[in-house]
Amino acid sequence: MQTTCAARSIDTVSSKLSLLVAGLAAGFLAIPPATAKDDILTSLQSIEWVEENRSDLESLLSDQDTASAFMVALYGDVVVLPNVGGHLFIDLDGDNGLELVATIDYSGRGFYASVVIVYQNGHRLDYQELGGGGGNITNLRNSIDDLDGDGDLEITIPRLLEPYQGVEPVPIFIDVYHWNDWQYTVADPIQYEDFYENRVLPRIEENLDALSVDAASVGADMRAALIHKYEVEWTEIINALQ
Ligand SMILES: [Ca+2]
Ligand SMILES: [Ca+2]
Repeated sequence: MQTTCAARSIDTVSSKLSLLVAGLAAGFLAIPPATAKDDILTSLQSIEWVEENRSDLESLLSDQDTASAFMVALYGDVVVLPNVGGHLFIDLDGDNGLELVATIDYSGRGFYASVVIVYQNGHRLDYQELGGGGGNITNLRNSIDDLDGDGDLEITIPRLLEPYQGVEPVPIFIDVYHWNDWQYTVADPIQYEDFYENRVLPRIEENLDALSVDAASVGADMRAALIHKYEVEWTEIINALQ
């Protein structure tokens, strides 16, 4: 028992030192004090994550800074600190247990390209991270939906199809992540054919139509870049559904 405690204590010191070094290297000097982060983690571990406790859970993570501090404490020994964009408590798999879903930026520039799911496992909080393909998630709530009507919620995350190059619009593919009874995995698009055919493809078509109807709405270079983006997106989906 003593050995375990000593090991844990050394781990904790090492973890905090790593965070401090990483924070100094990245210029993140506004990290909340370790005690505050640990308090948030301890508080969230001590509440049962169920619908009845939703308001308590939400008040503990009332803003982005607190949610980011919680994530830093949860992740522990990490080199790059996660910044939270949006976050919400939601029951993803219909078992009355709430999960915390949050968008994460690692760049420090507000590119929320990853989604983390935090869930209660006994008295422990476990997490799984999804995405990270460079596409920016602008509206977390709109990225969570039951696309196939089976009661479990899917999470849609954009992935860049070409490298990000500043102002040029980049084609994206919207990946569907679904629950497979023990974790979220990226789905074969063919399993969500209706989603792509009835929701994603029509949106691309509308965007292309708008560019041809109102050709003067953007400059020639931007117009060409947008047409390229939508055409690549269209082709990628058609190929994925074959
Ligand atoms: Ca649940
Ligand atoms: Ca579903």
